[in-house]
Amino acid sequence: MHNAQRNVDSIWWRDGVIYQIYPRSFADANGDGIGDLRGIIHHLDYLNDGTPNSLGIDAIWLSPIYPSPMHDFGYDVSNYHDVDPVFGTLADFDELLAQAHQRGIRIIMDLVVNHTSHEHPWFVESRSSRDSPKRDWYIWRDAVNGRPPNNWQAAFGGPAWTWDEATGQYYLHSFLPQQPDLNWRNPQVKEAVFQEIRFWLDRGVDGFRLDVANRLVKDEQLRDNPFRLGLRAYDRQYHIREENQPGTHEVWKAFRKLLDEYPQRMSVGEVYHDDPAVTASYYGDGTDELHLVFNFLFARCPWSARRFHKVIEDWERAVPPAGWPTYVLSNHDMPRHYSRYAAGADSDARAKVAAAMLITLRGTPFLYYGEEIGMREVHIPRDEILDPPGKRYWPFYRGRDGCRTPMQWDDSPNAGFSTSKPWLRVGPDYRQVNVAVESADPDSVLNFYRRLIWLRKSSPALQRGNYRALIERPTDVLAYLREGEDQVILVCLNFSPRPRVVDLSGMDLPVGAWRVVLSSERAAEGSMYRGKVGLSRYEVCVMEGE
Ligand code: ISL
Ligand code: CA
Repeated sequence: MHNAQRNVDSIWWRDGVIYQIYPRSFADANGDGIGDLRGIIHHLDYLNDGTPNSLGIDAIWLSPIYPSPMHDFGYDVSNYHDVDPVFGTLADFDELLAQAHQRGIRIIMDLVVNHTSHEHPWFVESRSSRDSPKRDWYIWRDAVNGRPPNNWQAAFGGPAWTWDEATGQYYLHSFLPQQPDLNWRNPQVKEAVFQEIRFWLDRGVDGFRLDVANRLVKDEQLRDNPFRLGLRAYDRQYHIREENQPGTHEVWKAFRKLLDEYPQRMSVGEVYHDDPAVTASYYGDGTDELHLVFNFLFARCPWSARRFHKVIEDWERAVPPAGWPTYVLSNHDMPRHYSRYAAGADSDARAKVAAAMLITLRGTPFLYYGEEIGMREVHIPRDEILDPPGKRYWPFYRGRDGCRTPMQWDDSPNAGFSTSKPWLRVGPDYRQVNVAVESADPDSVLNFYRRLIWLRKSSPALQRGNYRALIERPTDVLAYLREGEDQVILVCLNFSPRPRVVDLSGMDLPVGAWRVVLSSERAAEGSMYRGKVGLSRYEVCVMEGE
């Protein structure tokens, strides 16, 4: 009975693991040095061939593949219903979708609709004259005393307003001047964007990752942001006027209704905010807004069990009961977590602890391509920097290229990514850190990810059981239960380079005997613990109650 029940209940975006691909950097099939859709198709079996020899992910989130002048590498879209030639064609996309679906892999697109490219026909028309029918599709304002209408700053540096000489007004851009913000207060904008969304839903895509989901609607009166202390001009204000406006929730609620016209579709919103309650507000009541929302607060945690614990507890409390948490350690906007947590010879051990936490918590884990082989942040020399914020603005900021380098497949030239010079340099460690070498090593980071993901897949408690922390004020060890209907899992993670003992005797536990089902010390697997769990340095120990 339970099994039948489970199949009915299974929801792919809640039970599964989602893998982010930065398409320029995953695999280059046509030899121009830039990753493409065919390259992804060639590696689908690596991602999931239905056996534990593959990674076993359930869905791919593709960073943008739409036509774009690439000022922000695709986050500046000039056509929402096509594929940029650098990545391939719509036919390639359809093949990717079909081949992925054959393997049980879903495809999530990146939906970038806070802004378009300045080359999008909507903006070209909007800027053509003050009485263009699309003038109001973007946010245009007169100068005030020869200056922009308010103090808002662009996230990539400089004011958020750019003067348009021809029509004598400023337009608003949250990011680059080449990324003008759409005016979401205009109902025609919503209609036009929803039309584009239908294009992909009708093609069969399974969901959307929503770029800067908390920014769409801006303060109607365009009031100044209040001042706060910070290093960069952007950080010297609280972003209360251009973020988290009530109207933004209205847009996503309408979008949810559109998604719900199609079966099994999902959404995940990008919301950077310090307060988990604000982030969680994008779930609505858990059924009427976004399916999932990213919580990026792990990215701010140093290597500290206590700090991770706090983020988890706060998030568990913030997500509404009908909602579902998410966890993520790396993406295309931040330094890779392998390097954030690196500690010399202990770096791999730490990467395994981090991976086990990500994949055994209650919530959907998002992986970033390459983290499963322990790819490092790559140092990009100043004259090779391509990412706009790294190249254009602050002299100390290196940009985001270092986490976007080519996937390291093997030890052949260009790491097996391309037959010609890649668009960004390959990590200098690619001869040791790559898929081929790690596949052959049972103790590699890659094989550890595979084991974790396949264990999760076979465990209803890990997929959707409750979360309960067993150590209230952790110092070195996180210990928590994942309790399902007829399975209970105990996870112990030793963040410290010294052995630790978890004393189970005082704890309120449903069972007394624990069998190790996965450990970073493979020899420990199969053994039983009662009363205490002994952990070696940086040990990950996942146990099933008997
Ligand atoms: O990069 C950041 C932190 O490292 C953020 O400021 C980020 O730019 C912001 O959260 C929005 O990110 C998203 O939209 C941008 C795009 O450049 C990012 O790659 C994308 O993830 C503009 O579309
Ligand atoms: Ca290519």
